[in-house]
Amino acid sequence: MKTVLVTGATSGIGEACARAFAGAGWRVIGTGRRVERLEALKGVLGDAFHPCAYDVRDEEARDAALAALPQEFRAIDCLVNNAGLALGTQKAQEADLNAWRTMIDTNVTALASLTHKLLPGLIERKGAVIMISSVAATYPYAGGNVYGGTKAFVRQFALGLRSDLAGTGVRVCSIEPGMVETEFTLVRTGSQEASDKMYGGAHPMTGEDIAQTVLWVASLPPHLNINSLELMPVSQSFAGFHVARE
Ligand code: NDP
Ligand code: 8X3
Repeated sequence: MKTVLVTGATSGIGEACARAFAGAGWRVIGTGRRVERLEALKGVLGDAFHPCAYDVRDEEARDAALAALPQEFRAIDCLVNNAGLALGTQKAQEADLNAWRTMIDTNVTALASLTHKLLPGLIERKGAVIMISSVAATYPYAGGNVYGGTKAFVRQFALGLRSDLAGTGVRVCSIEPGMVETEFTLVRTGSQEASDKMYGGAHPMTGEDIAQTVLWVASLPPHLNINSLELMPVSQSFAGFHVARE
């Protein structure tokens, strides 16, 4: 029985990943700050699920939670680096610097730090690291500024890890979704109305769509690595360049 650690398992893509991996017979460690949601998931998934409540930006709390893992959850085979957020849609010149700091601390620093911590064990077990990046890593849009920058880091970090881990048997993949209906827009804007407007009529992807992709990547034969994978709902596509005219 293999073990996966999914960060940000209290909602959206991460929660769907926890359900999908548990359904496929994996042991799942799920993290997040909202302990009641982790407990609810434990109620559904049972002994296959271990809740680990901590803020990813708090390394001491993280280390204490990992040190307290029950014996059967200690050998982590797969890390799904999913916890993350966007805050705000303002242009850079109007943005809140604290929001930028929170995105960088969460999406970049915490993700790199956890990966660094788990790499020795992942190498020992020829495991896998699956990163949830975003289409925002590749396609800039107004108001995406630092969020897009953090997701470009995630994608490039994944590709860089592939180089460093050559010969170890560890697989690394950058998953780059477009629009997925989760709590993402509610967190970003603080408005349920804005969230409903974003997803309304768009037939967006679901957390389950992404989770099935993550599970598929994690379950491929050990000689196969998906380097990066970009997904969008059919309704989402590309816009042209913007030209500011005098
Ligand atoms: P949700 O807001 O539904 O889920 C975000 C998850 O991240 C929650 O479980 C949340 O847990 C966790 N999280 C955020 N900050 C922290 C923190 N400081 N400490 C611990 N956990 C934290 O959004 P999504 O499911 O959509 O987002 C998951 C990932 O997918 C993110 O990295 C996002 O950038 C990425 N993504 C999302 C897309 C979308 O359209 N939805 C598209 C492309 C990528 P809690 O609040 O309980 O701590
Ligand atoms: C989330 C997708 O396009 O809202 O990463 O930035 S987008």
